[in-house]
Amino acid sequence: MGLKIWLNDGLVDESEAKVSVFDHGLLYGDGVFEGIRVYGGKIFELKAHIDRLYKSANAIRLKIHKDPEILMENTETTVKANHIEDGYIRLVVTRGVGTLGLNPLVCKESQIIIIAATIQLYPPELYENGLKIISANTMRNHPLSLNPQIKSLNYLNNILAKLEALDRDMLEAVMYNHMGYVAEATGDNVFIVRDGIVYTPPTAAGSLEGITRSIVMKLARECGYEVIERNLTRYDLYAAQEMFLTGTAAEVIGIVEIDGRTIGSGRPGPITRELLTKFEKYTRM
Ligand code: PXG
Repeated sequence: MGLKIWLNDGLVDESEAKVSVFDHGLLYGDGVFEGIRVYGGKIFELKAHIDRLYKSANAIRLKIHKDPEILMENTETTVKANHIEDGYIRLVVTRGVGTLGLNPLVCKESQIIIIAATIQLYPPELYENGLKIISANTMRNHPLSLNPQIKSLNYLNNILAKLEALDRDMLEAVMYNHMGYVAEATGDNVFIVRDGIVYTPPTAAGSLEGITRSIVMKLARECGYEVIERNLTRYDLYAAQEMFLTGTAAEVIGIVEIDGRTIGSGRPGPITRELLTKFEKYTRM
């Protein structure tokens, strides 16, 4: 017996969890999703993720045929049915079954998928030693074409940047927007520290409004650091004393090199380490 997967209105065995080849999520990447952590049996920031899911869906005019409260219950049920203590939830809503044509209006009903499983984490050494990354040549989606605040099933832009990193034996890449300002990494938000001040690009620069990002901003302020949302250039990254990425999977991870330039001392900086510790405590509260 495999995992229990939530499909629309109930749980089915993994082997039965199938979607149509006419689903527009598959045919066109027409859908939205969330990646959510489970810590100590508790779903982390479920409400924030559900809110973002409905906002993404609304932005692409996808009607989710279920109230958010019910979807939250379904998510809880899926986690419990699979006895997940520490793990990862993938919540996907597609446009549903349609025809071989772009027209989303022929799709009668959205398709809801909830997977609760374990998560592949970065090894602890990477948190100790920090990541080396690159600047991607692939520009982040222009906000007027597909706004990066929409967490859609269309991740090709990020995947192309990720391939650039993997080609160089690295795990992440910073993506820049059409103005040349830092947008985000392929699946994480970007922060730097300069003279004790924490900077992150505004989401208008072309990034997802990361849930980890907002918690880390709050925790940094609680620690007494000034946090400023400001456009950052490639030079700002090169000149940073510390740099880190935030995201559901990575949590808070230090960056020690970008494009061959060492950041700070070449080790994750003190504020980065402090914020990781604070974040870990926060997830276990
Ligand atoms: N930017 C992008 C493009 C993302 O996809 C983030 C920022 C960070 O947002 P949160 O809300 O997670 O702090 C994301 C989230 C994965 C994976 O499997 C990726 C994300 C989340 C969970 C898992 O690579 N990306």
